[in-house]
Amino acid sequence: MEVLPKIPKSWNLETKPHKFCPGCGHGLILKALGQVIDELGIQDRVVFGCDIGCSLLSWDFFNVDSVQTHHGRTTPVMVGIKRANPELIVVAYMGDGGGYAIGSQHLVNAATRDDKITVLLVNNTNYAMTGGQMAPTTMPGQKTETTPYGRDVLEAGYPMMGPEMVSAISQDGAYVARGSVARFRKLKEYIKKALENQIAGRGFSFVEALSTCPTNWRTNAEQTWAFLENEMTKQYPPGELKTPTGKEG
Ligand SMILES: Cc1ncc(C[n+]2csc(CCOP(=O)(O)OP(=O)(O)O)c2C)c(N)n1
Ligand code: SF4
Repeated sequence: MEVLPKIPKSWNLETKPHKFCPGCGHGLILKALGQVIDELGIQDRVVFGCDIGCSLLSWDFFNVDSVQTHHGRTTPVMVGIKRANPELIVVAYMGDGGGYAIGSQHLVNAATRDDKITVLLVNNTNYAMTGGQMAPTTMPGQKTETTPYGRDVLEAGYPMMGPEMVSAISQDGAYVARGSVARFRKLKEYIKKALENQIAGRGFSFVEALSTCPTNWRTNAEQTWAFLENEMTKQYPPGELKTPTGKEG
């Protein structure tokens, strides 16, 4: 008997196979998101927004209304859509450069204002689409195109701890977590809780997903997984940082 892979109903099959590099973590994150959209039965209410960066390769990934924005501007675009029609469930999908560098002011303001949107941010420790330059999430000592001797924190500063920052500035109804593509079930659980938080209208929701970029890391399969599991999770511990309190929907 032929066994077919279980593909989320919300995926757009006409655009598969997808365009990410082999071994890239984006596909796993979007699989988790697709499964969550199916399980919550919200495909007809979801609007998906993606940034410039490798995340833009997902502009036609789902069978939902989608918008691809300028670099760093996905958060305010999705805030605008949500404010225009609060019945919609909006997802802002971006890289660490898009969310923590050029778009950091938008993330800070949306989290502080408690906009009822979901931000899903992919932390692959580099600017991937442009060839692997240092990002806010590049780790101390990590080599990139622009830190060939490794990131020296005295020169290039310390990495951005995004979920820690968002959990500190967001309101009581916010949901904040950090997942990893190496722990798929947990990552999916966090994405589901983030979307449930938006559906219940409790507050801002934010999930950072630790992800792989073998192309720019220049790693083979084993090295890729080891870097994610051994190096990245030490610097960026996965888990829930904030769950909504006192505002049950
Ligand atoms: C306003 C503007 N500045 C710079 C760029 C060039 N640029 C394109 S993608 C990118 C970085 C992408 O990195 P990240 O957001 O981490 O996403 P990734 O590719 O790693 O998924 C940059 C700087 C641009 N397109 N627009
Ligand atoms: S360059 Fe990196 S992040 Fe971009 S698609 Fe390839 S593996 Fe994924």
